[in-house]
Amino acid sequence: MTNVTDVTDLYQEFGDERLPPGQRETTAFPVLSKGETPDWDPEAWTFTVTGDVDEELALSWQEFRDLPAETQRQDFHCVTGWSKFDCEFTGVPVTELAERAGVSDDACHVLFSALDGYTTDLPLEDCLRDEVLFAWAFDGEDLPADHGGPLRVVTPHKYAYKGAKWVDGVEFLTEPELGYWERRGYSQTANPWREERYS
Ligand SMILES: Nc1nc2c(c(=O)[nH]1)N[C@H]1C(S)=C(S)[C@@H](COP(=O)(O)O)O[C@H]1N2
Ligand SMILES: [Mo]
Repeated sequence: MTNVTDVTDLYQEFGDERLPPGQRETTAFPVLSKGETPDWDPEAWTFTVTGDVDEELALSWQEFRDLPAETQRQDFHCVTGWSKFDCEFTGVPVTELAERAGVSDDACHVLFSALDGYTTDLPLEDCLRDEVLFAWAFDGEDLPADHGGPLRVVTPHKYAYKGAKWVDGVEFLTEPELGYWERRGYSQTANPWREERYS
């Protein structure tokens, strides 16, 4: 059994309640996607780190899988009102890629891109946290395609729309850029304990 780091207590940073206000706990894992689950080709798949970095990166699926990985037990909060506790995600912390590329001092936001055209933006400091993972496994199995396989971002300190499924790139930015849901009125900061659902 791999080592599991439990980060389900991160809510203590924002208050006393593990379940954020206005959320209800579910044991199911609903699928929420703006459209169809995209196909991917392991031979052609390339993950890019671009923008305000010392060195842009392009990694093949194999190169990505060879990066140092970890497993974390995290909670998952969807802005539509459900929360799922104790999800075990395995993958590479965003900080690992940020270190390899070398983030410039003037970078302040991050934009994730995905195979279905989805994007989402996070302030840099909300992104460079140990709990933000590029995850390829859920509860010890390959991440199901509907849940973002081969690779997704998880953001247990934010509503889950900040975690791009089918992620294939991260761009470091010198100013914020609105992502798919942020352009449609959802919050830029998306803190579940402050109920930052809409902007
Ligand atoms: N690429 C992509 N990522 C996405 C979405 C999407 O439509 N496309 N939906 C977001 C939303 S609104 C939520 S709540 C979570 C849902 O993840 P799940 O389907 O695994 O529950 O993924 C987020 N990431
Ligand atoms: Mo969502």
